[in-house]
Amino acid sequence: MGNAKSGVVSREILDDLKVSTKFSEAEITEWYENFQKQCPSGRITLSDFEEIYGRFFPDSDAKTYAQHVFRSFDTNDDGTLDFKEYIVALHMTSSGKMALKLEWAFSLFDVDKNGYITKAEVCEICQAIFKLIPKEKQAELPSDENTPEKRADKLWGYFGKKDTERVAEGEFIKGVLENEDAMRLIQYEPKK
Ligand SMILES: [Ca+2]
Ligand SMILES: [Ca+2]
Repeated sequence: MGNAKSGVVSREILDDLKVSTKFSEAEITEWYENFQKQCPSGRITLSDFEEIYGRFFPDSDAKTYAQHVFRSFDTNDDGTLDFKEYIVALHMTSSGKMALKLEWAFSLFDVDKNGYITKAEVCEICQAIFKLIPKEKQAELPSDENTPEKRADKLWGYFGKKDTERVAEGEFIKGVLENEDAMRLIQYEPKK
């Protein structure tokens, strides 16, 4: 507010985003204006984010999942999302390109950001995804998917690794692309 720079995206960010996302300058500028309106501080906090997810999942507990998604978007680990992180997030999650979506999914599962996914990390994200599923829908799940632990075991099985081994990004993407059930288990999309 009152900041002369607040209405415009800086040239540096614009050029950077054009390269990293392939969005047009006009698109980025428009999103920037919206972003400024919704978020005058220029930063999205974790609690903003939890609130947004809460609205998308009114019948379940989206808080843990929102925290993981937030962490995957907060690439500089400063505890907020700035415009650049927000646009990159939008780009990865809304892209028609499956490879890009799966790159993002990998970063969601790589809780400690060390470039590998462990079974414990798969369990952690499966817990968060499970909480997104409303109670009455949980009751309808097949018997090998009706707990977070079973879902984690099933998903882990598609990567062909021992419980003590770890999965690299390429292995993760391959495992998910080759198995429809793995693709389904790494996310939860409420059916209308
Ligand atoms: Ca950040
Ligand atoms: Ca990791």
